[in-house]
Amino acid sequence: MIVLKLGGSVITEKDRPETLDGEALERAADAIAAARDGGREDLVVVHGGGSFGHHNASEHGVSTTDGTRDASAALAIHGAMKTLNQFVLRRLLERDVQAVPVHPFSAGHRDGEGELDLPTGQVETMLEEGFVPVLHGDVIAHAGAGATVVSGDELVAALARALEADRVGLCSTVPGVLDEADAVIDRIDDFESVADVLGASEATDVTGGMAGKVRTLLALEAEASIFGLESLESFLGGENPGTTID
Ligand code: IP8
Repeated sequence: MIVLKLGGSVITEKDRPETLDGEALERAADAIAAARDGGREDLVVVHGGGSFGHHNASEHGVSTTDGTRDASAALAIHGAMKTLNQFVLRRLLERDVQAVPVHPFSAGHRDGEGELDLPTGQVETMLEEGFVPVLHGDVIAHAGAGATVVSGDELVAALARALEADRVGLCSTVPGVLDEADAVIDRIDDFESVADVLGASEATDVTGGMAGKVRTLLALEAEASIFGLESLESFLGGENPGTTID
């Protein structure tokens, strides 16, 4: 099975609060629908926040480590992410993709060490019954810290492990991991070989940039790819566009 993340910056206008990039989301939904029509059954989708969620989180001083015990703050972040989730579901349903939501706030938690515990029995049953579960970055109860942010990337890693995914895809705003000359690095097998390049490309969102993504993906059993929206269809079709991380 495949775990696919749609980057928040891909499907939203990241510089304008709570603004969808409708065209990009339509393209992503088209690619997913085409893959389903082509017989791709077992797919779990996760989306990030982009302009829905990150600004609420920073407004309330909430990150993956700094939490809140103010339910209104947690709900502001969660509500923004649910709004975006509704947009994603709607675009998929319009294309007859049987997409259903899974809200991490209600499904999992972090323990006292900050480790994510995400039960996936419901996701497995959804897959068996032919649905496409759609999860999203969210707030999540965190032992000793109130509620903190859980990023889409963390969810992807947890799902890939629990569901023993064959492949993981991160659909990003860049065509892959870029080297010093902005060329796509074809393959990454270890972090050291790309540490210098990645150090320079820290993103500004609360859950970290490309370096964190590469580390997370290297630690997975499943083969992972980072690629741009233009390559989503080929990824879902079984090819290895962008950067392969193994
Ligand atoms: O965009 C975080 O998800 P991400 C979402 O995958 C929130 O980092 C709630 C900020």
